[in-house]
Amino acid sequence: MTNKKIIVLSTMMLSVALGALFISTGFDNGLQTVSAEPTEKKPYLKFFGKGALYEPSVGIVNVFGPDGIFPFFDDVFSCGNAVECGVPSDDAKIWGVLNNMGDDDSNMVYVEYTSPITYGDTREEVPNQTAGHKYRMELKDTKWTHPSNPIPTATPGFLLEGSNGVALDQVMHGHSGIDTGHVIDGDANVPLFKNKGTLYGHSVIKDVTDPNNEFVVVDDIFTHIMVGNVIDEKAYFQNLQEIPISPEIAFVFAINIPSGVELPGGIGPLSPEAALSFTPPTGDPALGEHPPINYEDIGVGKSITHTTSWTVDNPEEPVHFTFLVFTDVRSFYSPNDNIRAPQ
Ligand SMILES: [Cu+2]
Repeated sequence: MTNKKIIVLSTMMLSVALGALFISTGFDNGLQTVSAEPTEKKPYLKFFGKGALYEPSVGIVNVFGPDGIFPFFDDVFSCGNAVECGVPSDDAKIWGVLNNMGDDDSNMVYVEYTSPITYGDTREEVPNQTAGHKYRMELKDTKWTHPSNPIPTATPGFLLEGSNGVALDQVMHGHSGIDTGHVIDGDANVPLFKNKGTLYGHSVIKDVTDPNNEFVVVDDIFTHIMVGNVIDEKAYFQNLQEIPISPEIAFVFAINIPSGVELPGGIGPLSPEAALSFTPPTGDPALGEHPPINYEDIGVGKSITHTTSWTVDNPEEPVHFTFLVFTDVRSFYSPNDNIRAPQ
């Protein structure tokens, strides 16, 4: 056993001991004291990851793929429709802290990666992604829409009012119909995922290849991040157990599909409706359905549709698609929001 493991284990034992302390001292209002962990005593979720796959598409949300909006997927990616099609970005890093009911300032996420591909907006002279260049993404806000969105879709039902775009302990995807869940022949295109934390908001992406000459390549870009595990979907719907069947993972999406602009593959200009038709794809059952539950049986008169189209159309900014999958991730709850980049 390594030293690190011993430290993790003893930290776990310490938190178990602290948990027991809260239970034993909380006799006058025990339930509240116990349920205060971790949301009140430890309101922050911190996460860190190193090494990612730079992905060509999101399942059938096919952006770089054969019928997608970029033409060059087969130059770099071996395929265009699955997580295995990604190209390793070994120096990629993610570090962040989320606060469920916090304002924009208490949520911070940083992502660094090296791009394996070159592309740019037809309106700009310099590509906003250049193969071999290093980029840093910084979260700016946790709002669902941006003032530049021609079609500001409704905030989805699974995001609590007042939480901005952040949710901790959130199950999504798979057959749940939350966020996106396109089911073909009984198989969901994205597996059921238990988020320790998820967020929607906007970021700025800078070219940081030369530390003395960092510059913004895309701003106010729609951002979606998920940190957690793929869980066993059958077990979840059989007995509501959340059984991880993957290591801890972080997914990072930064997407801008501007309407009214000719896109690099000669596609477009897209209407604002068409620009939103990839995320989730038009016809995705998630856009009209809800988790597979008989709501009447549990006394809920009217279920809500949980998912709305992601607001990925900012015509002011260049076309952009970054999807990174981090598979070496650690996360934990904390009483403070201090974070440092992983070394
Ligand atoms: Cu998601």
